[in-house]
Amino acid sequence: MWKKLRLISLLSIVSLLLVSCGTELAPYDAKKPLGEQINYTITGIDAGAGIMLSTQNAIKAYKLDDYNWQLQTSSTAAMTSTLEKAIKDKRPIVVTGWTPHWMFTKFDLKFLDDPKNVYGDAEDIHTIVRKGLKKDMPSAYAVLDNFNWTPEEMSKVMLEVNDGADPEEAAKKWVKNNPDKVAEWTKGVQKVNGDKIKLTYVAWDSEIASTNVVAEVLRSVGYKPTIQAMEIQPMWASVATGAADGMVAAWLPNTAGVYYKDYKSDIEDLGINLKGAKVGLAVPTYMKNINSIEDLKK
Ligand code: PBE
Repeated sequence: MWKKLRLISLLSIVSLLLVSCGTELAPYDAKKPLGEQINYTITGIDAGAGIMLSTQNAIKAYKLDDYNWQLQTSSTAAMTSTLEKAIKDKRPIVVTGWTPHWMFTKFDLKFLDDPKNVYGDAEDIHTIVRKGLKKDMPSAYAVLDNFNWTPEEMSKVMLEVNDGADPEEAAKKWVKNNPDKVAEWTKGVQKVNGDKIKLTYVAWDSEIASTNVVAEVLRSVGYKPTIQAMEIQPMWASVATGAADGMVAAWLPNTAGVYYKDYKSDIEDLGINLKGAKVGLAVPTYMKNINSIEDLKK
């Protein structure tokens, strides 16, 4: 009995050692082709995200599929945790990356050049509302129309949430600490008395931050906002059908371009609330030889 147990534990130690010596857990080796070091796998996020669609397009445009490159679907949380572990051991990894996001603050990452411009140039985030909102809720419409901030401001809220703060609390704190900005968004806006308003969003870190901040500002002018997280397609549909009043989560022109095209006649685009977002493939900076999407074929 004990002998058998000892044998089993010995075997599991040996197999653990074997796994950790295997190529998949080895540090990045600049002399070897990258693909074989990471099983030709790009670590992605949730299936519907625009960055996933763009990455499928990139795989085709750069003919990465000829090399059997594939995109792994997961979630932002799983992707960032895989990234964190890889970086700890200086292992190679390619992820779907974007800014503003704390991954670029917390880790030394670089975007891969995209000579075919599949991911488009800089992206902006737009505010989208349901038709008729201006007439039905002029104060909310005005706040949503005025809402705009910088990647730095958004990052501040995002980092707090990533450090463990409750998103609503982090938003409250930001609103309290930025009275001038909030005054700009609420200038001339007439207060209301507990009117209900519903915002939808996808639970990406950036949108958790922006949606909570906007909800807090709407609260400050007398609304009772609810915010509801959903998948990207239902989020667009909810505003287009009027089931929700609006959202501040439209990455355009490229990332959510397909959804915009589908729904544009049934929504109102209030324009940019954040300028200078960016989407692409990213790798840790210690992957010195990998600087362009083309390099994935080396
Ligand atoms: N993102 C973050 C989203 C938009 C916000 C880049 C992951 C996407 O649709 O890809």
